[in-house]
Amino acid sequence: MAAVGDARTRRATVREDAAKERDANAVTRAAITRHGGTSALIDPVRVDPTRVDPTPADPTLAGSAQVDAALADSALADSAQVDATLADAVPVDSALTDLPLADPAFRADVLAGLSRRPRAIPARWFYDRRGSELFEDITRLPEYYLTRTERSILSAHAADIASLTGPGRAVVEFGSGSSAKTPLVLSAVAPSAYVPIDISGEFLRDSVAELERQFPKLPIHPIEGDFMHRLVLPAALANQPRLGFFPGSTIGNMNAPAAVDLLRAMWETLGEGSKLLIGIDRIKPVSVLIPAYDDAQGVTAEFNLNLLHRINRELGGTIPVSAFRHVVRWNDTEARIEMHLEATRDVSFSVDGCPFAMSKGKTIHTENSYKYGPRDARLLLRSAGWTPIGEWTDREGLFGLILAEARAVPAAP
Ligand code: SAH
Ligand code: AVI
Repeated sequence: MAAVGDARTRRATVREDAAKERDANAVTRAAITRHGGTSALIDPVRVDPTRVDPTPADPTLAGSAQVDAALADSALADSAQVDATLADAVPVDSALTDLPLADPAFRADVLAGLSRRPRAIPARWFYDRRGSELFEDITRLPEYYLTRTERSILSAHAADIASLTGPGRAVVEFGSGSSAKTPLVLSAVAPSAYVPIDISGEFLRDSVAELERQFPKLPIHPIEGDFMHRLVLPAALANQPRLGFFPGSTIGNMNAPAAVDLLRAMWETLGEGSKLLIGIDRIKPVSVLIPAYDDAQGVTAEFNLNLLHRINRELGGTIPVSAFRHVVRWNDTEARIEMHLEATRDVSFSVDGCPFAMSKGKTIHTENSYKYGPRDARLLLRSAGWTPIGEWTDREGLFGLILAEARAVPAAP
């Protein structure tokens, strides 16, 4: 009897939670609709019309969501009519206009990501200044084997890499961050120029200042931007051969279609005959992977939770951050580490004037980190027109560093 009673109570609670979420989400949908759907949420001046938005519901670094598509996909689509009365109750106009500094793409991704089911926000939004600093702290953690392993591979094989690339190339680094590994490459390959590309602007400028001190004669052309967009390289590089550098297994933060799209875009940006040096993390026992993303000091948890602080700071959010916890899972089917933020109690909050509710135990999916076997990694590169010409790993085979060449794809036999 008790069990039946419990089950009934649980069902009733679930229904109530769902109703609460529907109410909050109906208001959000109304607010978005009142402002003309997606276009009202994206400042036409600042949004790149060439951007291609990959499939939603995956927190890839690439994924910039389409608000309308996401809403249509989500449970919200069930609340057929937009309730104008509810919409009027929300001070949307002031909320939207009082936040002049918010990146419209960030706002659109967050609103769409919190509206869809499962909830998911693209991982690239981790990297405000604080997020970049926290990532640097992560790279020094004993559990986070990736950075020190890749660095040791680069040091051990710099001469081989240099002999395969040849001197005089412009080095174009995607997601350069602190550029901490870059001196190893620049010192080895005698570059003609260096182009670091990163979305985290302030951090990029600091890193460039440091590199200029180390390489005073090297022309450096930083680009603050999203590497998923079409990028125009500085005119000074017009006739220089190029070497792309994409370390850190940042490619692992994208699902396979987004990764192939990005690698193809790099091929186009860098051009035929270019080389690409890319770091890709390998599949390994879960006993090593989980601690790398759930460290004892809680730095990765802070990195994950900083996304909620950023939403509160930049989008006028009222998210009770202490009601969320960092959760890490290994998804064996997809061969990826997943990071989530789980509500530890029922919560309701607003972002940019739009109300949201989450029941205890529900999560926001914030990052995927795909891991590849050596053959899978090479196939990924080939799928985008990059032919591997060199490959190095560490003694334990934890991490792979691949040098590939942009070749014209030959006709199939
Ligand atoms: N390359 C460094 C940093 C890796 S962290 C290393 O190997 O340690 C990932 C970096 O990519 C961060 O600096 C982040 O700001 C940047 N980044 C993430 N998504 C991006 C995007 N879509 N466009 C440009 N930079 C991006
Ligand atoms: C940047 N990227 C490759 C890191 C990773 O390992 O997926 C980001 C990160 N997330 C948690 N820890 C580190």
